[in-house]
Amino acid sequence: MEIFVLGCAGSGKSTFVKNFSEYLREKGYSVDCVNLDPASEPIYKASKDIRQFVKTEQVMEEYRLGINGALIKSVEIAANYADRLKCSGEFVLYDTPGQLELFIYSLAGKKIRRGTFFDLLYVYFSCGLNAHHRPRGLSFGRYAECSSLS
Ligand SMILES: Nc1nc2c(ncn2[C@@H]2O[C@H](COP(=O)(O)OP(=O)(O)OP(=O)(O)O)[C@@H](O)[C@H]2O)c(=O)[nH]1
Ligand SMILES: [Mg+2]
Repeated sequence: MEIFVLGCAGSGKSTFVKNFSEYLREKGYSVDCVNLDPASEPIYKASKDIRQFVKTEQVMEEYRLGINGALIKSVEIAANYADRLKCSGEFVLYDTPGQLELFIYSLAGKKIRRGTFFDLLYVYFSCGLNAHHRPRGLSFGRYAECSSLS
């Protein structure tokens, strides 16, 4: 099963990938974590890391872009390596940047999803006010039922 973790900035995506992968391994499953955030070093052991192909801080410097423009450019560059971001564990958890639109609407993000994901579940982390006072919002849905990801 492949799980695509989406959520706004700082909502807990990477923490979820780290903790859920550890939980699944304890249960005996083989798990691959894939970092699709070109701006962040993973906080878990990543089987595949988009930063092997592109680092947003270098894109900012090279193309003289701000953080958001550089993230768009980074995902465009990474789309050329979509097939090298595939994994084959029983569970594959994909961590994404907080800029949700990159992997929902952008052509490059779609290319990476389509080239990489199969039988996908997504996890959406909401970023409501007072999130620090209670557990983060979390919802699950089947890829096929999520029209915004088609
Ligand atoms: N209160 C609370 N804090 C959390 C939870 N999950 C993560 N955090 C904290 O929120 C901060 C951001 O967590 P990350 O996992 O880096 O969030 P992220 O969505 O990956 O952030 P970006 O990749 O920058 O978009 C960290 O300090 C975490 O320790 C949670 O469920 N509840
Ligand atoms: Mg993160």
